[in-house]
Amino acid sequence: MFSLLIVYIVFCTLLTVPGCTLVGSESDIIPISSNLIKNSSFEFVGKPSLQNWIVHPEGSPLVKISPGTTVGGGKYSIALRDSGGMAPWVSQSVAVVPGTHAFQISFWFKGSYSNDGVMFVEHTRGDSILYVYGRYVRSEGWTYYSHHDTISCLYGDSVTFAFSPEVFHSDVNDENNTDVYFDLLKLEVIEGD
Ligand SMILES: [Ca+2]
Repeated sequence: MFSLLIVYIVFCTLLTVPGCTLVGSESDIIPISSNLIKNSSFEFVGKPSLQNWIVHPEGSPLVKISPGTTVGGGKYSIALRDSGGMAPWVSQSVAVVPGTHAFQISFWFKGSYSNDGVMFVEHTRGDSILYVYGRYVRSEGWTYYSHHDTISCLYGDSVTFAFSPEVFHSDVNDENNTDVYFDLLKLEVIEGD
């Protein structure tokens, strides 16, 4: 079972990995390809769905599909909550086409006072992690976040999109402990060969 602390440590370590080319920008670009993330809206024909996503730890009661989302996000979003210094996290890994590509990473997030979120995207080749982008997100209303970067991929590489609530609350029943929500997670190629 993974604790978010481990995720943070890995994340912070990866941010210092040399050789990762970060040429990112927060501005938004029109993508030229479809979203690589499957079930990015957490629903299928109007029904809640976790298909294609992996919950860590598996079956965590702190992760659920919840009614309500941003405009254009369908009917549902995914809701997560931390507890006792731990937090569940959710991920999806996708295969990428070989070549050098500019990617746009985007998602919608809603938190609340004292309930923030964390997300990261990492590019892996075998057991090696070659690139990571991550950030904390704080918003009391549905907010759109986007970022773009260039990643050079070989056949067999994969990219993982993962997210979590920030660890803050010692008790799941803490009155200040509320769900944080994510929806419409996208990983799109915006240019490349
Ligand atoms: Ca949705």
